[in-house]
Amino acid sequence: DRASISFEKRAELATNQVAKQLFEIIALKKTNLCISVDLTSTAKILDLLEKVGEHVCLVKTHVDIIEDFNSDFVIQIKQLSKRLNFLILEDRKYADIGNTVSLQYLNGLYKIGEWADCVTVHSLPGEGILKALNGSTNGVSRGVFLLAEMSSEGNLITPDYTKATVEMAAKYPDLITGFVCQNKDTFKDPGLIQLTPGVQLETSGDSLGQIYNTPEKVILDKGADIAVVGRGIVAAKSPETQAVVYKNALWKCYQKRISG
Ligand code: S5P
Repeated sequence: DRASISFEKRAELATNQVAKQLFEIIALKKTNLCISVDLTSTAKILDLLEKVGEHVCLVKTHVDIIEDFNSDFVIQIKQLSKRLNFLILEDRKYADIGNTVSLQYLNGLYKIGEWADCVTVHSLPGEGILKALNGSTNGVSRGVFLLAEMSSEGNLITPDYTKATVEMAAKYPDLITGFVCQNKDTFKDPGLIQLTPGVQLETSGDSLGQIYNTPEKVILDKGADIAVVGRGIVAAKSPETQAVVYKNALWKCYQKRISG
């Protein structure tokens, strides 16, 4: 089962170049922590990443919440990603027909396709959404995390939807980096990455339906490869200290998992 295979080995099994790179970064930096930088100013985001970037493998952004987004921000976050060796996931959760998604990916204020290593995508509209992104990468290695399950209370995703999502992904081995999901049985392919949000040590949820689990639970029970932490780090008194706490807790669980 994929959860017992080391990240080094899984890098060799990946068919998507971003997945391969991510597995390699995780193994090299010994961190399977993804920080979700849900902040609304470029200065705050860059300042936070300067502090926590060395402790994460992946930085997840929501660029449409930034008040002062500009092209210099893109240059700076890319420089940080090179210097501190992390990849960037824009959590855009595309969910429209292929033609519209292709426009949203390449155009507008954000030109996400130019700088994001990977993006999140809903399978809801059907395969056209993956065809569109596949055709929009201009030969550059890009990746997609497909939403197969969600962390929020009362979400409408059913087991059949999840299964069909995993089957859809199997047709695009070069494009799919992995799944945003909550369970270890959701998919089997060890070359794909399980990205699991809804992780926090302090609390079990928020007032708007988010459900949190601990690092132990997501890595050991739920099969997460990378855990996404947002407010657990971003809202902490010392985000840097807290990033190290999460990094160490997650890595300890991973080591326990592969030692069987
Ligand atoms: O099922 C999901 C999928 C995602 S990508 N549940 C989530 O919470 N997310 C995202 O993870 C969400 O958009 C947010 O950016 C992050 C969780 O943030 P936190 O502050 O609750 O840790």
